[in-house]
Amino acid sequence: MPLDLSLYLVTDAGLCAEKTLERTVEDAVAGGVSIVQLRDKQASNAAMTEQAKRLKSLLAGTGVPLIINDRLEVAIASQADGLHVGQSDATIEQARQALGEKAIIGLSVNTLMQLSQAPISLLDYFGFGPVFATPSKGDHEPPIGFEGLAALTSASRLPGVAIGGLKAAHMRDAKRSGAAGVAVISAICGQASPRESAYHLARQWADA
Ligand code: TZP
Ligand code: MG
Repeated sequence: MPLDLSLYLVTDAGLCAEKTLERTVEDAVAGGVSIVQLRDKQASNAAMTEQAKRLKSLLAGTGVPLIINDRLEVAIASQADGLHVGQSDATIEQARQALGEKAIIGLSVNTLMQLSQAPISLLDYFGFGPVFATPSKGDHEPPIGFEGLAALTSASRLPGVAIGGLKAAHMRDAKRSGAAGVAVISAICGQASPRESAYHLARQWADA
């Protein structure tokens, strides 16, 4: 199946309010999320692996891939569909070797320099951002805006998903900046209805 990055949910259990992460993901997928990344900076590898396995069985049959943030060990142990790494994370060579050719591997990129240094033959997509400053990631890189996003997408030979402070009203600008999709945490996690929020975002993206 071709990689559909159009609406990329990055999870944050702390932002899911009263709902469980499973419930949020299930609702978000029903609303139109095309890919899910399990991101948890606090959990142990064992706890994150258990969470990943629960999400994987919940996503079975939906066609929505499960990507693990940062932790190659968790991606291997949970047999997830892929791994997303930041500039300072696990080496991509090691990840590709361990996960195999069919795995989906993504890399966060903030600058044209980082883009030029990326090992594109080992990667499937980039995460470009943050587009805007966001409280969802404490230590984020400087915001790039839609201009920075456009510069990255036009220099990139791989699809790039835009991330950072993005809401439904930004779908048009993100698409016009050449993004293959939009990744969000708070525009879905922690919303009263993750399903309706995802549906609205997916519609805005499709109509943009
Ligand atoms: N990487 C760059 S910004 C960000 C991550 C994980 C957080 C995005 O969260 P939100 O709530 O969609 O701004
Ligand atoms: Mg990281």
